[in-house]
Amino acid sequence: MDNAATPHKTETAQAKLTLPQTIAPNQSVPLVIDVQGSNGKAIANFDTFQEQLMHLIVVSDDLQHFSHLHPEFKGNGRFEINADFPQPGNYNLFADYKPAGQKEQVSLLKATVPGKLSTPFPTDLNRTKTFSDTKATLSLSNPTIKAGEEVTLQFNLQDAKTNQPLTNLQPYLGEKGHLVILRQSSPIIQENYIHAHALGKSRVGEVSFHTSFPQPGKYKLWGQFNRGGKIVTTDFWVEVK
Ligand SMILES: [Cu+2]
Repeated sequence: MDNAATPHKTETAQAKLTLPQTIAPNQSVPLVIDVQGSNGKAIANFDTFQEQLMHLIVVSDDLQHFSHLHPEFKGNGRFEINADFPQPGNYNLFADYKPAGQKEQVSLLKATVPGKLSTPFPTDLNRTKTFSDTKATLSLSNPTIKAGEEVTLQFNLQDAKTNQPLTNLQPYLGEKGHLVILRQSSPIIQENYIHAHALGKSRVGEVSFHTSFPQPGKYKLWGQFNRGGKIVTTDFWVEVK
């Protein structure tokens, strides 16, 4: 049995992805996502959460490529957006939405970009990394993370040049930051997706999240923050025993 701790177990709606017949890497690809209720009918209304009607997280199977998109609602259950797939391979699209009056739901959709797969990157367990002009340090509350345990993940964000804590962090989609966590597996399954919410209080240049990792394994974390109007995406690997 897979992770029973997932908050997204109730499946009252389902999403269907429609793609053009041929898709190529590094080209704008129109995505059409249709959301239906369990009765097969299009869902007419959605509730806004975190400032959007749908959050779409696109991650390649090798967890190298990540993007966070907000498809546009066209009515009658349909959402549309153009996406870019940087390399050949399989992609996982986690559509996160709230049918009106219901709980938040996640549907996992799959897309394949034909072509030769690139050689896998080694996983890097560095705790301090630089993302253009931002230096990020990830600290964990527990020296060893065990599956099922509550953990606090703290991101310290500094200017890469001056090493000073960032003083111009602004809310991003209504929160201090967003954290998406995905367990490395083949294939990627919906239960391996975690969306953690930032804790309210923290010091300057610091954003923390509470979560737990359902199973042992390697996880990739993408923390997103708003640095004075520019979104900074940071990524780290974490090993869970
Ligand atoms: Cu979003």
